[in-house]
Amino acid sequence: GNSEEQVKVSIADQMIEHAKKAPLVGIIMGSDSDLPVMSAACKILEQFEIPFEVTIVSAHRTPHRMSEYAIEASHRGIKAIIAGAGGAAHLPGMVAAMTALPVIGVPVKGSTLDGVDSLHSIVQMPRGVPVATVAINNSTNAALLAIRMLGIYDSQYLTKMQEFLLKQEEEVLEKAKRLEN
Ligand code: RP5
Repeated sequence: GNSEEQVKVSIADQMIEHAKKAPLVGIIMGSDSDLPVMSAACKILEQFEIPFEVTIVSAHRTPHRMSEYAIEASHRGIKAIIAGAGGAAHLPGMVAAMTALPVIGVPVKGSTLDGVDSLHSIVQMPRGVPVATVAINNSTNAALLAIRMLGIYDSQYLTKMQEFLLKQEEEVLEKAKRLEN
C-alpha cells in the first residue's frame, strides 16, 4: 500500500544521498610523511565539494594493500586516483598497472635528491601504462586535473572549473591593477 511506497521512496532517497557522498576521487600516498604535500589536493576537492577519500598505500611496504586498492577502486565508484610518492616512487605506476582508471602522480620532494628522483620515477613510465604526472609537490594541480576528468562526464564539474579559472584570472588582474597604481 501507500506506506510500502513511502519506504521504497525513502530507500531510494537514501541511496541517492549515499551515492552523492561516495568518493569519486581516491587520494593515496606512500607514507604519512607525504601528507603535508598531499593535503593541498584534499583542500581543492573540499573547495569544489567533490567527495573523495584519502589514505596511505605504499607500493614497497604494503604491496598487497596496494594491489587490493588498485583492483577495487573502480568497483567502489572511484573515477580517478591521485597517487603521491617520493624516492623510488613506484606507487602511481604500479597502481596504474592494476586499474583502467586514470592515475595522476604527484612526485613528492624527498630530502636527498630534491624530488627529481620522484619526478623521474613517476614521469618515465614505460609504454602501455600512462601516469599523468604533475610538477614536484604540486598536488593542487593533481586535484584540479582530476576535477577536469570528472567534467568529461558530469558538466557541473566543468562549470565549477570554468568559475575557478575566471576567479583566478580576476585575482591576478586585481593584483596587476594594484601594482600599477
Ligand atoms: C615513499 O618514501 C613515500 O611516498 C615517502 O615520500 C618516502 C619516504 O617515506 P618515509 O620514510 O618518510 O615513511 O614511499
